[in-house]
Amino acid sequence: MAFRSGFVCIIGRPNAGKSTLLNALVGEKLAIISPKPQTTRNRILGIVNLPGRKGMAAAQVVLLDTPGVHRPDSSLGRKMMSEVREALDGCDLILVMVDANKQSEGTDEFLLKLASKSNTPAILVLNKVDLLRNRRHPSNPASRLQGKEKLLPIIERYSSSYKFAEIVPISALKREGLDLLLKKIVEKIPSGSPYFPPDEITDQPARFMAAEAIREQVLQATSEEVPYAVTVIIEQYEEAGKLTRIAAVIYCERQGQKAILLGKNGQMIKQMGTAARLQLEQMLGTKVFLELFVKVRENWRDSNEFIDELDWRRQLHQLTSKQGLRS
Ligand SMILES: Nc1nc2c(ncn2[C@@H]2O[C@H](COP(=O)(O)OP(=O)(O)OP(=O)(O)O)[C@@H](O)[C@H]2O)c(=O)[nH]1
Ligand SMILES: [Mg+2]
Repeated sequence: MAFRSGFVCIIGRPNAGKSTLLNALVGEKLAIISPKPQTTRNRILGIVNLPGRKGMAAAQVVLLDTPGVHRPDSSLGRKMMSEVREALDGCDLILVMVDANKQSEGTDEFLLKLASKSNTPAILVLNKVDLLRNRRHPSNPASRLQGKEKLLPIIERYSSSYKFAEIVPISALKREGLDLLLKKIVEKIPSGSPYFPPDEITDQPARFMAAEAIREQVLQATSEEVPYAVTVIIEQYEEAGKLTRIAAVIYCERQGQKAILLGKNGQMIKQMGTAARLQLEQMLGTKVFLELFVKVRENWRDSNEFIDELDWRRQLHQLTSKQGLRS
């Protein structure tokens, strides 16, 4: 069978489990996850190389995780939606992911419109099927059967609303149904040579992943408005043998949020810093010296200029052109 390769874009509402699926398929944590909606803010590329097996061609699947589709009410929201559109542009296959436990007509309709506009085949991925089962005995056969029975009307509803190429129920969290999903993906992407070398799993620089790892700690440690009002910029990133020195600024929008992020006697920032450092050490395989600062930048979510600065693709371009000037 000829080698296959293609770009596969995952779209869905906030919190559907898109990033969990990306990480599960790539086998590495490329995207941060949180129970709060609107966690992902950029498109995130992850590469899966698959050896051929009986009935399935060898393939390279280039996945694009995207921010959750929502009605934007800020420049940040509009930027997130433009990331979704850019990811959809020119991809070979779309995975429309929905939480099987939560269907909302309005957003679903909008998602299906996005898929149909791009004129690309789409697989419906019904996620979180583990939650359809009896919570107390999720693994026993009766409970699995109950889960399947609940799925049937959901599948019927979606198949009558859109012409999906396939409908695949999964649990991204429990890694159920992923082999079948990959098989269906490989069947639907074109024949062609790989886009990336076999040892590459993403195009994200470690510097950006470090900023995200810090933001993930903020998402975990804070609530209400704070997680949404926070962004992280790496100011210093230096690799020196077995040590990486990182200095990062956590930006928020108001003094009150800054006070929360610092915590009483600086306890909160200290705790987030320790958790982020441990995570970064694991991710980078070096010791990490991490310095965190908190700054207020009022209403940054509505500043196009600042939002442009946050774009790592743009940051990378600026860093490389500066280095070019120096050499
Ligand atoms: N029970 C269950 N929970 C899941 C599953 N997949 C994801 N989750 C949880 O759902 C929440 C959201 O997961 P994410 O992967 O961050 O969702 P997302 O679609 O990327 O969200 P945004 O980036 O905000 O658009 C997290 O708490 C996950 O642990 C699943 O299959 N089953
Ligand atoms: Mg996400």
